[in-house]
Amino acid sequence: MVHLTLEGKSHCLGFWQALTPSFLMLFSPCRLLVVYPWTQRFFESFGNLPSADAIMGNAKVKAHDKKVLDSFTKGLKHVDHLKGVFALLSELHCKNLHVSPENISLLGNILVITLAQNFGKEFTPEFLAAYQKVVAGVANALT
Ligand code: HEG
Repeated sequence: MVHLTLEGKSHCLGFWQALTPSFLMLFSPCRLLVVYPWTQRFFESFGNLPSADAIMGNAKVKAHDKKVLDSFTKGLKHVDHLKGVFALLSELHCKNLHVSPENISLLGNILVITLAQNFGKEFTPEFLAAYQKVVAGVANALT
């Protein structure tokens, strides 16, 4: 269960929504496949992914990234109801795809770290703590 103050919640959502979609894509989840190559095995149907450039430029990876980012937006909007919001996705990731909770947490951390590196000033310790809670809540709801 994610416990955040009303202020913390709207701060997270506001910051996230202020990022343009193209900007968000720059910090996209596909970095997971670059940084932790073993996660590539889940995406065999996406074709050959021999290098970081190939991964970042792959159209199927990009389409998947967009879905993941949209899910995050949904999660940030419904922080208190993550289990319900992610019930179907949870089924897909656990039962069908067998994606482990560890991999989901890795993805959440990658997003937070890449954002934090690029928005030093906005990323106060309080904000990071609130954001990390949201990510943990999404990971928890997905597993
Ligand atoms: Mg997952 C599909 C969201 C982590 C592997 N993921 C999807 C879809 C969404 C989504 C919205 C599309 C579902 C659909 O089309 O019905 N994924 C999502 C989130 C997070 C996450 C929000 C983490 C917070 N996914 C994740 C991780 C892996 C993974 C860590 C593997 C390491 N996802 C995965 C695969 C698919 C999806 C293999 C199916 C892709 C396809 O065949 O199109």
